[in-house]
Amino acid sequence: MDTSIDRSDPTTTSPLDAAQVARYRADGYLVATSLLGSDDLACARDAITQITRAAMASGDHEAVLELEPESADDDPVPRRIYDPFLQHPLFRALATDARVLDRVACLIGGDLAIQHSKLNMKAAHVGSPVEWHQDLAYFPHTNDDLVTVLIYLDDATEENGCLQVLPGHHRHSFDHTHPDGSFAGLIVEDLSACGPPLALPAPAGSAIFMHCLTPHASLPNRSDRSRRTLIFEYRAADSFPIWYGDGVALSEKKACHLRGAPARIARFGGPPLRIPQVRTGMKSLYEVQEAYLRGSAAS
Ligand SMILES: O=C(O)CCC(=O)C(=O)O
Repeated sequence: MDTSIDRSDPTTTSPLDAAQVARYRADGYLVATSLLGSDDLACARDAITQITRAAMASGDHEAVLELEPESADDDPVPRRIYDPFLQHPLFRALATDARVLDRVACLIGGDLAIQHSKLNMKAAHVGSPVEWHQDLAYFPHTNDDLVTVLIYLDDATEENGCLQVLPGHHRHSFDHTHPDGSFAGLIVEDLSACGPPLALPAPAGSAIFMHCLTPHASLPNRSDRSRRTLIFEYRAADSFPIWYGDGVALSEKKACHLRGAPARIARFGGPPLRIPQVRTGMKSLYEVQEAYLRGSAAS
């Protein structure tokens, strides 16, 4: 897609001050509390209901969403909606909303694109964990000016599996390789020397702006409250995907230039990156990580 959508308001002042940008650069993340209001959240929850109902009724939900391995009272439970930016105008509006995009522009510059989007449902009682990983390990680019924006659609607490990060560890890439050489989808190195993980609880509507190399994870949700999180991955226009197989061409179909000038020259920067040897048939982070953990448990 090449539609240029710019919802910036040239009359507003910068939404992040120099101290906030410096903190992002030092820690690898920044939390903006209650960025979205209750109306936005109600519309987002409505859109989720529309998408999931239509998908489950279609008889072909796998094109739209992924289910939890566990059901709740014998009912299937969605764990991820794929590509919300492409699936619903409300998510397209949120991804291009100046409250989000102006902040992203402060972090990676004003020429930018969305690389992909997803919505993790983390349902009450059965919500899957996410193991420690760095996003850029999944989609290496010519430089590391990519920002993951995670917007909590429910109050996120330690009990319902809020995001956890390892602050300050976004300057090198960790190893995500299975002993057989394939992509494990999670960090296989010992992280104990990185210091304790930091949990990021925050009220619904809060957004976490996270560097693409910040190690992060979340616990399973065993509480009785869901923790839905809308995720947009943005990149500087001159950060180009590195080709490592046909999956890159597929994921580039989801990318869309949003603001400023498209780039014709790739900029190189950031730490050296391993090229993931992705096993065929793996559709999501959950499937890749679970396959690795099953293999590890068996060996
Ligand atoms: O939902 C979460 O806890 C983390 C999401 C994440 O890292 C991912 O889906 O790539």
